Amino acid sequence: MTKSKGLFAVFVLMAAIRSAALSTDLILKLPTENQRLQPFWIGLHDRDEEGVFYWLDETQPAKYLSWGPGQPNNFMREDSVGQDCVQINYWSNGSRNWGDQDCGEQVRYICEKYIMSSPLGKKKQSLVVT
Ligand SMILES: *[C@@H]1O[C@H](CO)[C@@H](O)[C@H](O)[C@H]1NC(C)=O
Ligand SMILES: [Ca+2]
Repeated sequence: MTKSKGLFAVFVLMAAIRSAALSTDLILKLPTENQRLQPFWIGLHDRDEEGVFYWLDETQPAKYLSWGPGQPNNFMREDSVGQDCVQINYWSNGSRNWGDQDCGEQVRYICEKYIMSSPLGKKKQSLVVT
């Protein structure tokens, strides 16, 4: 962080996980609740075109994907739209990978925190779980 007197803003976006290395690193750091694993939202979605997944901060489809077996399945429950958002989920053996889910599900988020300082642009600061 510079000490300039320029304007800056902090903003937070659901995280993009663009590599296996980042994914592995992140999964090791995910908190448990009462020692139980839980799912977390990440910033990946196919809201614009079914089956084509984008990170929130990109205009090209995501390249690195880490789907679990049978995912994504756009599984339809009561929601006729299907599942257009993505979680890091878990298996009973403790392994984790990604699955598409109904965007309205209430689980925790993995976010990226940025500091934007004009005219330097966007700088990724850290990953946070909220
Ligand atoms: C854990 O279980 C999942 C789902 O059955 C399976 O795909 C995965 O290979 C298992 N992982 C390990 C490390 O056994
Ligand atoms: Ca979908």
